[in-house]
Amino acid sequence: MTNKYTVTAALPYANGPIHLGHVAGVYLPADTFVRYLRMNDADVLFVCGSDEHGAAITLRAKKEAVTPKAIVDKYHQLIGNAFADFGIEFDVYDRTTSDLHHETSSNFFKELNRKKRFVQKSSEQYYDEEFNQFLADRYITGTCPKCQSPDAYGDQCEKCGSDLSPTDLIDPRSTLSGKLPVLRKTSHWFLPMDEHEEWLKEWITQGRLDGVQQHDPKAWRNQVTGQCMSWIDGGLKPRAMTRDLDWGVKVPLPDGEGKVLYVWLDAPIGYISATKKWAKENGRNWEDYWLKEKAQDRRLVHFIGKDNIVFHAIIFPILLKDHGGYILPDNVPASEFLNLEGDKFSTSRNWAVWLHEYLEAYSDKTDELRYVLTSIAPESKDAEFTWKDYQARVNSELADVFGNFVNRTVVLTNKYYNGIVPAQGTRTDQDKAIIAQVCDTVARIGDLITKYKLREAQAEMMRIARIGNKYLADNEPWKLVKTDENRVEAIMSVALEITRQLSIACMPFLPKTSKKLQGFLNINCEKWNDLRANSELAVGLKINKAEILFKKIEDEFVELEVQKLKEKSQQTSKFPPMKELIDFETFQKMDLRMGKILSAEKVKKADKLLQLSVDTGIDTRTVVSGIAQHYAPEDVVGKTVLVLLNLAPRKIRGVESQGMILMAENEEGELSFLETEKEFLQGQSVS
Ligand code: B3M
Ligand code: ZN
Repeated sequence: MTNKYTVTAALPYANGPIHLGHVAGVYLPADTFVRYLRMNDADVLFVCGSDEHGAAITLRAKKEAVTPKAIVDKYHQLIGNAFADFGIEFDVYDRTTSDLHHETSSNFFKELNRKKRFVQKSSEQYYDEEFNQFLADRYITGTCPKCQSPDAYGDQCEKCGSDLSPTDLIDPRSTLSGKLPVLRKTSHWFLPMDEHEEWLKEWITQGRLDGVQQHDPKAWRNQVTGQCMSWIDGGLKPRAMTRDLDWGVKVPLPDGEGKVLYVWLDAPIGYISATKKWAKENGRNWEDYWLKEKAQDRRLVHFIGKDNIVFHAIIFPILLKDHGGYILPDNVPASEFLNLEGDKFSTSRNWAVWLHEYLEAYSDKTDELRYVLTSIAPESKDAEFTWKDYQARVNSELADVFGNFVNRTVVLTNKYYNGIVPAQGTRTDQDKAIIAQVCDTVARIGDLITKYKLREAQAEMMRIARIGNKYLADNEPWKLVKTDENRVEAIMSVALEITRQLSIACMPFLPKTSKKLQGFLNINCEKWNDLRANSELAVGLKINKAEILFKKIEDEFVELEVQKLKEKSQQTSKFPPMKELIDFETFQKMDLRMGKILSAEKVKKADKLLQLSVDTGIDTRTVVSGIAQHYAPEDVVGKTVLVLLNLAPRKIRGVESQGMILMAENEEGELSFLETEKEFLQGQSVS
């Protein structure tokens, strides 16, 4: 069995913080898996980074009136810090706006194009005439033709996971203007996915490629294989691998002007460019982690959420195979979704527990969160996080079972032997059976982890603590200590061995607790092999005093967190968050004045726009304003209104607009001019 792994975790979009659903489904299982591999001296590279292209980012930038770069810089840092503070130990956390990534993905695209693996063709694409932009992916939304979800996107329906094209959507709407888009001709480079159905089917269902066994298909989660096969059986369609956008990796071809790589083409290549970055910084060869000729005995594993399955188990493997020379994924352990307090996690409604906020409030409770999230991990079906359940698991499992057992063992060893590990004494058959049962449990933990069954593996780890608790309760050394010292020595040496085993077996799941517990025992065992039964604590070793490992969670804690959640979600539905701070110099650059509307007319073929002629005091100029659905032209003539004079001119539906009329908008979307309570004439400045 190989001991070489390249493990990736889905690159989070750098357009917002990550929440516990992301952690439970992707990053925590990946980290637990890698920690176990490292304990077994595996040659493992753990790769992640920020996914910084794509519509989600440019839409947020538009909404906050900042640049996409400002958005990704902010969230790349926030997310990277949260992962580090939570103890997710990536070898590299990179970002797809890096030059190395742009170079890597451009070259990847050029090679595919050189090998004629794309079909370049013109097609009708949806276009938003108000924003002068083609609409793809998250720029367009509509009803999913497969499950009728009203919020499907142009490339995917997040509800049923279907991969879609914008023209599949029923009642498509632009997410920029909210309007029905028109169709316009454009050309793109298409990946003919339909040509790959045969080999994909064999690779996914048999684990074979060109007749050679690649991986164990039975090791894949049913929902992953199932979703892939439903796509393949439904007929894979050619998919555009470029977009008419200006934010992303530029198409590196002469006729690619104004086009970028589809974000789901460049993002997975981010795993490779991140590896290159790491290899450069560590004097290693990136090819050892990705190229067949050097990595054929290495396992590539992608930890993802279920909405990313098609991209990691179908599209990226096609790209890797088409490019040639790359290993293909050995497994794609995709998780289902985690819900929160009876509802879906929602960024827009702020119905989420953000990882960075949890860490700000409870930096000393990272293992508690690891334990609870692994206990409810949505490995094969959706799961639910509630603060009540968090309290119950911390109190009745971590504190009352794990904490109670190790505390009694360490306290009694200090009490009876002044902390000196006693001789083993004469162990009974029951003692030996208990130790054997713990060894079997440890073996099961390892087996379950390598099968990506981390939830069950953690439950087996807790079984060790339960065995220890029961052993002490059954043998009651505190009663025998006055009458049968030899027996108590044997009991305590068994209890110490169980505690030692637990301190190692819990390491992948509860890394901080493992360190603390090994501190109590005055040992430092970081290898899974240290679990061998014949490496018990040395007789005569002086152990340390115990501390409380897990403080109990009070009801007030739960009430506070549930209240916080409700308040935050109410806040968000009213007003958007404040934009980025600007300094006074930036504000002074704005030239705001009163202006008088001299005439007004509707802009042809645009039901939202009025073309205004405005006397600004220094000139008369044309301003196009999106108020046609709120005011008739004749109602605005003669009004003295607030104008932003020095806004760069721009063409809107063929009319050059020189400035902007400032309006207020209420929750119902009604508009109002900003007029002065005194008679102010045009030209008067505003500051
Ligand atoms: N940025 C995560 C998402 O769909 C997406 C993963 C990319 S992994 C290459 O939320
Ligand atoms: Zn759907």
